[in-house]
Amino acid sequence: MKKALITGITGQDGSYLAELLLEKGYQVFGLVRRKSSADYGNAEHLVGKVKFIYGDMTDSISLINAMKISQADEVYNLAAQSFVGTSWEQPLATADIDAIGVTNLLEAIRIIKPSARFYQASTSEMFGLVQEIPQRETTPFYPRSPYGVAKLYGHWITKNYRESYDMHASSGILFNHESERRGIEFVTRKITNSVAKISLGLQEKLELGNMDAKRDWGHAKDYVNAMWLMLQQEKADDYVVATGETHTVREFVELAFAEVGIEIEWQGKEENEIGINKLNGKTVVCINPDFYRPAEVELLLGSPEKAEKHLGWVRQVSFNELIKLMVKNDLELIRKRS
Ligand code: NAP
Ligand code: F7E
Repeated sequence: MKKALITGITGQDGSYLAELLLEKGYQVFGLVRRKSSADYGNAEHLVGKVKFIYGDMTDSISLINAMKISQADEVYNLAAQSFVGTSWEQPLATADIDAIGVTNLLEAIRIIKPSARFYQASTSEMFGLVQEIPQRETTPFYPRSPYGVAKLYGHWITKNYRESYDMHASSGILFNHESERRGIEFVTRKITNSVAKISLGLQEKLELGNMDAKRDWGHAKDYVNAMWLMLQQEKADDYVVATGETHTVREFVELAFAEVGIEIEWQGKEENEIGINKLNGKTVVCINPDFYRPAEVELLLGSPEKAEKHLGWVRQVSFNELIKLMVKNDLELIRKRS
């Protein structure tokens, strides 16, 4: 039985990856932070199936301990302060967890079990102010947030440990991926949650920042499969995982409202732009400049060519299906609660 250690198991990707590995017959260990309220977030349903180990990416002793207990053959580093907006408010914590934390974990592996295979959750945010369209493994990086900068360190230290110590360490440069388990502060989930509430008469308006931003959005379930595929290769390497399609935040809003039968008409420009429900003339979307970022990533579009060719990775969920699933899920959750 293969053993895997997942950091960030309580998050969106961690929980889907744990399900995938359990299905494949792995013994799964998950690193969790001690909290004042015992809660396993998205991994609540995995209690009893996964062995949880207390630890923190900023505490190298706890990572050495996690490696000792798990003796993992595969280590997936998904733990991060992952919200870009917060990285301006907590730049040091973001760097400790997302940058130095990666070295802490690589060292724990090197000390306890250097033969373990390692996956690093790198990100399209490293491309930031994009130098090429579409972005590939060879595209130069230009991060635009403390999060992107910290992740770039994590990316390079992974490559460095691969080259310095011959470790099987791979990075997945994953573009945005969302799901029914996405954190509520990320724009997709914020939209689908608000659309569900507005359609049920529980909220008046959805307030957003930059609706012109373009993202390459896929479903998290498809993306965790790519992580696993990377660690099954004979040689470690870096791969872009993306859909090859890009859409604006505005398009996401329109399609999400369409799922509840509301057609949006846009009026005004920039900070004065509003989205009106065509049926009753009510304003359901407006701009709140508080959601603008100090530096924006305007466009992300990835090329999944290498992942498709070398890993045989195939995406199952389309952009429209993703929105459908997320709106349906939020409607169900809200109906259950009220
Ligand atoms: P997420 O839902 O925010 O989950 C982050 C996880 O990291 C949570 O389990 C969190 O635990 C844990 N964590 C945070 N700080 C920690 C610390 N100091 N020590 C140990 N664990 C800590 O993120 P996600 O969307 O699943 O993303 C997974 C990874 O992929 C992240 O590294 C993210 O940066 C990266 N990534 C995400 C995307 C995307 O579009 N989703 C794209 C590219 C890369 P708590 O529950 O205790 O907070
Ligand atoms: O923003 C714009 C915002 O916060 C997407 C993380 O998983 O993917 C994620 O980072 C876009 C940005 O995700 C609002 O300005 C407009 O342009 O959903 P997001 P992100 O910043 O792309 C990457 C790949 C990661 O690695 C990260 O971990 O939407 N936007 N209005 C808004 N964004 C938010 N959150 N809230 C708004 O009201």
